[in-house]
Amino acid sequence: MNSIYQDILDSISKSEHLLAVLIDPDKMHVEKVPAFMSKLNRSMTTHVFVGGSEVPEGLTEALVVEIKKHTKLPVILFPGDIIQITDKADGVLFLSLISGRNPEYLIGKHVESVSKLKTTKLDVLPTGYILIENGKKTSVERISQTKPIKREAVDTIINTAIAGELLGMKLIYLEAGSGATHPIKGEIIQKVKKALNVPLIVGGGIRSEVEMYSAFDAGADLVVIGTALENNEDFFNELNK
Ligand code: 1GP
Repeated sequence: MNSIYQDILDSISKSEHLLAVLIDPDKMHVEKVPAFMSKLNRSMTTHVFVGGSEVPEGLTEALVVEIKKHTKLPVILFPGDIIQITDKADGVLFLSLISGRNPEYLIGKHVESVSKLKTTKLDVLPTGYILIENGKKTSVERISQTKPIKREAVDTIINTAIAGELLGMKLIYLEAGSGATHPIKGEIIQKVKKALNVPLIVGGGIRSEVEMYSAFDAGADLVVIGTALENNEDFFNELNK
């Protein structure tokens, strides 16, 4: 078992809250990394995710190299595409978009990425990625050409998560989409968590400490915050260790 995953399991067994800050290479300039990371290091953040839906080639690697100079936290790729894979990171979410029915995002890109992954020592984290409708069209929906699952279709969401776990996925990620109008409802998080044995990641549209703790209290093991910190770095002050 790889060490990032084992550390996640160990933290969960100690009831620790895990927070990943998502940095989009298309939005974060390398020069801004030192100041951003110094705030991040003083916060309760446990993981750094790096990725975006549309990132030009080379940007991710340069950003990861800079981030690694400023933190000891694990840096995990959250790739929108194969070109974002770099061995300069510590791990990669190997995401299969199981809410959708586009074979490219279920298995196609994964097959293509193997020749690249084989040359790295990245911890690969097989993740069932479930996009849930949040009130506006997200870039995941646009790029993957898939429909999110409706918020009301709670049984479908639960069954999709269980199917992911039965297929052997080690993490399930409930995604409202970057900049989502509504974060995933507590009721959905609670029911999915109850049905799963693997850790649950929740992200999309979380803009306050209250929303983050609502997700934790409902059963999220790891919460992801991107846009809110990108737009307002003072938000780090609320995320105390
Ligand atoms: C998006 O879940 C992440 O993939 C984070 O979303 O940018 O809305 O925080 P936000």
